[in-house]
Amino acid sequence: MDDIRNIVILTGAGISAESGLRTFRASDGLWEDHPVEEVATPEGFRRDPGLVQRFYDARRADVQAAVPNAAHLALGELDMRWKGELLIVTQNIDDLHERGGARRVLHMHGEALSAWCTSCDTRRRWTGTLRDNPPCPACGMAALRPDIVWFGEMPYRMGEIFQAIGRADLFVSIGTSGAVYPAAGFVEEARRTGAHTLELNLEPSLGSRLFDEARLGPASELVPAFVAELLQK
Ligand code: BV8
Repeated sequence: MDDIRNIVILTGAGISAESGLRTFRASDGLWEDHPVEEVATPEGFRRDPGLVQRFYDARRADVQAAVPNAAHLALGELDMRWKGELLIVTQNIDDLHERGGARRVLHMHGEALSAWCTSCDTRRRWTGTLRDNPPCPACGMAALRPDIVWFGEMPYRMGEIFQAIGRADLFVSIGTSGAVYPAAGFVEEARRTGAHTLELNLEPSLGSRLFDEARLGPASELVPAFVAELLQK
C-alpha cells in the first residue's frame, strides 16, 4: 500500500459489534420475531407504524448506551492526522464513528439519532422516542419518522460516494457482510477506478474474492494495526 493519498472506508455493523450493538447477521435478521426487512421497510411502517417506531426507539436507546471501541478510536485518529482525502462511508445508524473522533463520516443509511418530518421535510437530532407520535418542532404535525434508509429506499448522498471512490487510491471495507446493495457493490467500483482494495472482517464476506487483500479478525485488533501501518508511512 504505497503512495496512498485518497482513502474511502466503508463500514458495517461488524465495526460496532464489540461496542455491544448487535449485527444483522448475529440477530439472524430478526427483531421480536419480525424479519428486519419487515420493520426496516416503508411498507412495514405503513402497516404497523407503532411496531417500527418501537424498533427504532430501542435502537436509539442502545446507540446512546454504547461506547466507541478501539476500531472507532483508531479511525478517529486517522481522520485527525490524514493529510489526504478520507471519507468514512458507514452503513451504520449509530454515532460511534463521530464519538470516536472521526469527522469525515457519511451515513448512507441514515442515523438513529435523527428524526425526519414527512410533512415539512426537516431533519433534526432526536435522542428521545417517536412511538407516541410527538409533533414536529418545526411544523407541529405529528409526522416524524426515523431518519433511516429502509429497504427499497434510495441511500443518501450516492453521488458524493461514487465521486470519492473515483478519486480513491485505497478502498477499505470493515465489518460488513456484503449482503446489501448498493454498498456491497462499492468494491467493484473501486476496482474499476484503480484503487487498491482491502477487507478487514471477522469472516470472509460475500464479496471477499473481489478484494486485493483480506485480513480476518476482530475490528478492535485489525483496525488499529491498519491505521498504525498507514500513519507510519
Ligand atoms: C435500494 C438501515 C433502490 C436500517 C439498512 C435483490 C438483489 C440485489 C439487491 C436487492 C434485491 N432485492 C432488493 C434489493 C435491494 C436491497 C438489497 O440489497 N437487499 C438485500 C437484502 C438483497 N437494497 C435496498 O433496498 C437499498 N435501496 O436498493 O434502493 C432504489 C432505486 C431507485 C429509487 C429508490 C430506491 C437500501 C438498503 C438499505 C437498508 N437499510 N440499514 C437499519 O439499520 O435498521 S441495511 C443494513 O443491513 C445495514 O445498514 C447494512 O447495509 C446491511 C447489512 O448489514 P452489515 O452492516 O453488513 O451487517 P451484517 O450483520 O450483515 O454483517 C456484519 C459483518 O461484520 C459480518 O460479515 C461479520 O462477520 C462481521 N463482524 C461481526 N463482528 C465483527 C465483525 N467484523 C469485525 N469485527 C467484529 N468484531
